[in-house]
Amino acid sequence: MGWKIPKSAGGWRAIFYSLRLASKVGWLRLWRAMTSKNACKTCALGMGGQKGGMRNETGHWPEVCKKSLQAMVADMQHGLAPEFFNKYSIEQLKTLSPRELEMSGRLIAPLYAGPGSSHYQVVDWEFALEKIASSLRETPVDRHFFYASGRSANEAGFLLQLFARLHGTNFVNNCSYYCHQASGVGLSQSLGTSTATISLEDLDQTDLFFLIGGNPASNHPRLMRTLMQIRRRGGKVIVINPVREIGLVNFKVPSDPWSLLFGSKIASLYLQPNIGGDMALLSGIAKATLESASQNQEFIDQATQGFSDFKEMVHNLSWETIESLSGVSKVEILQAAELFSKSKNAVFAWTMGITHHLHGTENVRSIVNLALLRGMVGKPGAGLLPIRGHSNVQGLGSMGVVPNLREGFLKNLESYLGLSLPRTTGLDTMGCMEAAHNGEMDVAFCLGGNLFGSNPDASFAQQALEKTPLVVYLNTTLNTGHAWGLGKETLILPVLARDEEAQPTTQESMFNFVRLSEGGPARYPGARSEVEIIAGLGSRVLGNSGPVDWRKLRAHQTIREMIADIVPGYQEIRTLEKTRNEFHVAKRVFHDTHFPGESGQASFSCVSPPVDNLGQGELRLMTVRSEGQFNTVVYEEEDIYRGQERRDVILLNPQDMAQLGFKRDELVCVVSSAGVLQPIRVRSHPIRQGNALMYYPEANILVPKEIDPVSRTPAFKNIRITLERFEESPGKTPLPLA
Ligand SMILES: Nc1nc2c(c(=O)[nH]1)N[C@H]1C(S)=C(S)[C@@H](COP(=O)(O)OP(=O)(O)OC[C@H]3O[C@@H](n4cnc5c(=O)[nH]c(N)nc54)[C@H](O)[C@@H]3O)O[C@H]1N2
Ligand SMILES: Nc1nc2c(c(=O)[nH]1)N[C@H]1C(S)=C(S)[C@@H](COP(=O)(O)OP(=O)(O)OC[C@H]3O[C@@H](n4cnc5c(=O)[nH]c(N)nc54)[C@H](O)[C@@H]3O)O[C@H]1N2
Ligand SMILES: [Mo]
Repeated sequence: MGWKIPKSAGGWRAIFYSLRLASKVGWLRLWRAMTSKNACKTCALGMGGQKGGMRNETGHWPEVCKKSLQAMVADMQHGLAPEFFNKYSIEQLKTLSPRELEMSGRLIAPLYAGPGSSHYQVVDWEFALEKIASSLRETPVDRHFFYASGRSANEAGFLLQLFARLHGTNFVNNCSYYCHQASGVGLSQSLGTSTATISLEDLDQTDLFFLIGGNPASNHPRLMRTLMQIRRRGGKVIVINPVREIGLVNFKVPSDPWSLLFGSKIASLYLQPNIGGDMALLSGIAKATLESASQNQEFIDQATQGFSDFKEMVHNLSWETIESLSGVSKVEILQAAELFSKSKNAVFAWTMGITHHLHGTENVRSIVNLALLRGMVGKPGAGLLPIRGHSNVQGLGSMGVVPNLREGFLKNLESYLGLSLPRTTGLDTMGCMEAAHNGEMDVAFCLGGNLFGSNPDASFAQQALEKTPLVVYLNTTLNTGHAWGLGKETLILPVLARDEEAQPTTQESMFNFVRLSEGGPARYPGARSEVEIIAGLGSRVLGNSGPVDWRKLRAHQTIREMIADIVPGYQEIRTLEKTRNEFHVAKRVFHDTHFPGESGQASFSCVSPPVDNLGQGELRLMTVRSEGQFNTVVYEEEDIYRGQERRDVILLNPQDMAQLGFKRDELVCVVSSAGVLQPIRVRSHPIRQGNALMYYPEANILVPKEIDPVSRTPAFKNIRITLERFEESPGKTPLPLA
């Protein structure tokens, strides 16, 4: 059948794919779009902006990846003609795959579906905006919530939260609650900061890179060049991942001729723990470090607190417990500890394999513990690096698109406005969805994203939105939420992408670097700027004679001036448009050992590994991205690096396949406490025994909506499942998206 795991990832295949994409929309057109001075739209590694398209924060060229091209090409598609919505009923939209929805074209006119509507109908902007404004005016403010994805600009994000708070609610949040929230919370608890402690330049001095719970070969491809360079310098890369991801073993970096021809070895050591086994594994590395007396005692004494309790906790953990909970042998753990002990500058990077757990925050704190043990925070070349998802998700956090503003931000905002803002406890994303499910919400306003598709427990999410009288989506393209996540009334408002904005916008990368995107000609006259829409609602709902004149806030520079006065660390944004001097947010990069927070010290935390035994026939399931998708947007059905040509598969360890008695492509029902997904094909894959892999968003039917109590993040990576042979029977009707 010709589908196998390749020997390496990246390389010519990525290049040929890119060339094919270019011929779709026209070479010159795509080249112009890619080289325009706009921040890349995909991941938060960041490129583009004033240094020029396809350049990273240090100015390195060429920086490009398939994902940025895919996102650009999708934005350059034809506009979706109104006839499309006459042809396809809402029921028919449900039969389209995420890929078909994305590829059907760009949204170019507001769409409306009312109670009992069979089809969306095109409406004019006046109707759409007045419907939203009247709903917001006429229903109680504590029944409204605001969600943002991570692709919108700082200007739109700031305005959204400003609108929500002046309107009188703190029910405002962003997709981080389903993503890196555990990183922000864990880092704040341990260090008093919530973002990366290093800048991109620091990685030039790093000699050991821990890559934990992430698959950058697919999801942050430009990081692969950095990893290759670390190895070339003689540095080491330790990968911690239950799945042997081929791109983390061998990657052909397309922009490097030698690597392209011969491939680059990435992992120096590849550890495959159980899903959720990281805390035990990290404690094991800490134990070995202490047993060989390789800790940096001077740093510990000067810059940290809580060490003795931590030491005792680690001491009390037996090697047997560590091995059985992590699934990794002591021998391998000692190898990792030895590399760690020899390193001068270690960086700890992690992604969703760490945060998507009921103990996500504790996972993050265990990583910090290990870094502190050898003084790997607070000096050049070493530190902590949450590898963020969306291109501006960190910016949206900085802009206050969060339920509870930090004290400094709130005080600045109040003194700027000259009034007191609501101090009521805000609701995070799951909090809002639960309230909606209880029938306690009247308006859901979503700035981008796919709130339905990103949610755990798809049936619950569908019901929550269904019970909401008005659901508003601001989007560029159609997604599964527009088919499955309808309210009693639903509005879809078409927006411009950042490179189509008439005024410049700004974005913040995961290295705390703020970029200016130039904007560009609008591709679709029917779509509007996000800022224009929000400011317009401000005028309609709150009027222009209150604390702010919303008409003036249509000017992005005016918003930036407000941000400079209010958002901590963002002063330089005031003159950014004029000077074009992109900058690092102040006080985020740590090159010395004075940490924020009252004591100025970093904290060890006693987080002990969770016990997570499997019952008879049970498996732990992770839900992950394929190489060909961006979150709920699927560009290609295949996952080339895992050798899969389709998405309705479950990947199991070959021994589990044998023990459960399944052959390749046998059809199963996957059963969890939240739902059933069927029919699914069973396939073998190099994954730690007892663990399984499926693709998000389809698998969200199976994800229970329980969350990490500290960060409020769902456990998208650890779902208890069993498998049953699939037999067609009338009792088993497919659930949404099955
Ligand atoms: N092409 C592309 N790029 C993207 C995205 C995309 O969808 N497509 N999404 C963007 C977004 S919003 C985000 S948040 C990031 C996501 O980037 P990633 O976090 O890399 O994405 P996931 O596919 O969720 O994969 C997580 C990895 O964690 C591993 N894993 C699962 N469970 C565990 C565990 O318990 N422990 C450990 N150690 N590892 C585990 C999986 O095997 C997998 O390799 O990527 C961003 N960039
Ligand atoms: N099971 C499972 N569930 C998960 C995850 C998982 O790993 N497993 N990952 C979680 C993570 S990490 C995240 S971040 C969330 C993602 O959740 P979201 O951020 O809510 O979802 P996306 O799929 O990224 O949103 C895609 C939509 O964004 C719109 N869009 C694109 N560009 C723009 C723009 O410039 N402006 C506006 N307004 N809209 C735009 C397009 O219409 C597109 O349909 O999902 C979470 N859910
Ligand atoms: Mo994310």
